[in-house]
This record gives sequence, C-alpha cells and structure tokens, in this order.
Amino acid sequence: MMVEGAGWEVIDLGVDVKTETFVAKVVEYPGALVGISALLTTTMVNIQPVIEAIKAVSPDTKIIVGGAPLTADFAASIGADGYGKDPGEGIIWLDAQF
Ligand code: B12
Repeated sequence: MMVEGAGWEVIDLGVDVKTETFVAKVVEYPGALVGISALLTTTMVNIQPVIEAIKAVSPDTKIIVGGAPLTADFAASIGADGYGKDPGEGIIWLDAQF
C-alpha cells in the first residue's frame, strides 16, 4: 500500500512464490524492480537462489529485500541490490533507482 501510495505500480506475486514465477514476471515486465520479503529465518535462505535465477535471465534487474529476520549485511551477502527495514526505506531506495 505504501509503495503504491508513493506512485509506483505494484504487481503483487503473493506468498510462497516459486522461483520460476519471479523469472517469468521479470521477463513479462522489463524494467521492473523486484521486492522480496521473508518473515522467517527458515525461509530467508531461499531468497539467494531466487536472486541468482532472476539475474541469470536479466542481469540489470534491481532487487530489494526485506523482512523481520533480514539485515543489510545479509542482503549484501546474497547479492541483493537493496535492503529496507521498512516500506519507507524501500521507497527511498526505489526512487533512487531512476
Ligand atoms: C503474526 C505472526 C504470525 C501469524 C502470521 C499471520 C499472517 N497471515 O501473516 C501466524 C500466527 C500465522 C504465525 C505463524 C508462524 N510463526 Co509467527 N509471528 C507473527 C508475529 C507476531 C508478527 C509478524 C508480523 O506480521 N509482523 C508485522 C509485519 C508488518 O512486519 P514484518 O513482516 O517484519 O514487515 C515489516 C518489515 O520487516 C519490512 N519489510 C518486510 N518485508 C519487506 C520487504 C521489503 C522489500 C522491504 C523494503 C521491507 C520489508 O516492512 C514491514 C513493515 O514495517 C512475529 C513476531 C514479531 N513480533 O515479529 C512472529 C514470528 C515471525 N513467528 C515465528 C514463528 C516461528 C512462526 C511459525 C513457524 C510457528 C509455527 N511453529 O508454526 C509459524 C510460521 C507460519 C508461516 N508459514 O510463515 C517467529 C519466527 C522466528 C524465526 N526464527 O524466524 C516469530 C519472530 C516469533 C518468535 N519470536 O518466535 N506467525
């Protein structure tokens, strides 16, 4: 809601999104930025394979990650382009991409 309120069009892929779905949507919407969230420490480890799959088909696609168990250091270590501790930081990062 906050990202839409800041003027962005949001394509919500939902929860438990398969890697192939991220890749297909990135191909369908060239130029889109990708935001990924994880709530649990057990699921945050799945973000890195998603980032690698997206970058393999679209190296220039920028990806921001967030969620309670994540940190900026973790985000950098898995190859994410950005990290936000809340939607406000996410929007600042989004706006800075253009
Ligand atoms: C509500 C809740 C639930 C609800 C979820 C309901 C729902 N449909 O969402 C229910 C009861 C279902 C639940 C279940 C479980 N839970 Co729970 N739950 C919570 C709780 C209390 C709040 C989470 C929440 O919604 N926060 C509010 C949201 C808005 O905050 P947020 O996700 O962090 O997002 C903010 C930021 O992180 C950021 N952000 C998030 N994503 C992104 C992305 C980007 C790109 C950016 C920029 C920013 C960003 O912006 C948001 C707004 O500020 C937390 C404890 C806590 N106080 O955090 C435990 C907690 C997350 N749960 C926990 C656990 C263990 C579980 C279960 C595994 C329990 C079980 N054994 O079944 C299950 C797992 C369910 C699942 N499949 O995911 C643990 C996780 C521990 C860990 N090591 O990961 C926690 C931390 C509790 C604890 N201290 O043990 N849970």
